[in-house]
Amino acid sequence: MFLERLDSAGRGRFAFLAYDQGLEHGPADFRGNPESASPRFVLELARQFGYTAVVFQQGVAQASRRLCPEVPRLIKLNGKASLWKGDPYSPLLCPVEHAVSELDARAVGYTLYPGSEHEPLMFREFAQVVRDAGRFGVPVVAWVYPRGKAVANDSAPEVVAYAARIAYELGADIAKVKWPGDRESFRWVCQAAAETRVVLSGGPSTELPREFIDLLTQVMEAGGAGVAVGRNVWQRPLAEAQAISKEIVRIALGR
Ligand code: FBP
Repeated sequence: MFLERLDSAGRGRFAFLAYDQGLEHGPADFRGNPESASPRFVLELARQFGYTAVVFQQGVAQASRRLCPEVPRLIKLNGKASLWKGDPYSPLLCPVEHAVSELDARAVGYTLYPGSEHEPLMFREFAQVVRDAGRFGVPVVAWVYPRGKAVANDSAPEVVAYAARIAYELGADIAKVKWPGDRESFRWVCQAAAETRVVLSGGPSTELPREFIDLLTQVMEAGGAGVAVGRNVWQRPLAEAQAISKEIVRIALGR
């Protein structure tokens, strides 16, 4: 519901620039390209190339709203650091109401870790997020990453398809999932998600930008709705980040 807030033309295609890794992974992700530690780097790319929205935790969203208010924001409502190594739980940190009324969110996002021993808690929180988002009129993007002791292979096609289906069953508008290994498997993942649109989760930077672009091309051929990508963009120096952004937006949004 409410996808027109992200996609006024109703084409069902999205290119999100993910920038929550400072919390999820830590500042090591910025070391290769120190400029990327400031949100100015991604805000400028988003403004220049027309990404659908940039993904921020609430603190960075506040700063970004001051720095570049015109760039659309997708607020990540839950989050965690990477220091804890047990089965993951990512608590709700920012209510939908705050994301919409104080941070001017175009959409909200929440990471689910199906298979974690904390799955019931996250499912309950997410179900409430979906209901709140309905009241406030914003679309919901679910990061769905099966993970924990019970999950042997989080990129097996049946596991990724299950992830996409969970997003649909729980009411997400868009599911963000890992690459299941090949185009036909991604097609199955999209079918499993029924009306929930499926976008690719970027992953670690590929050595050559072309490798990532080829992957995104396969995603779109398989019925994917686009991408939510971070490191593959902003871990590259500015000129390369601009070049890959141009391609990503062209392929994902069909521009
Ligand atoms: P990348 O494109 O950099 O992989 O970002 C996508 C993303 O989902 C981020 O939003 C999030 O911070 C990170 O990946 C989580 O990655 P991990 O698989 O390590 O939990």
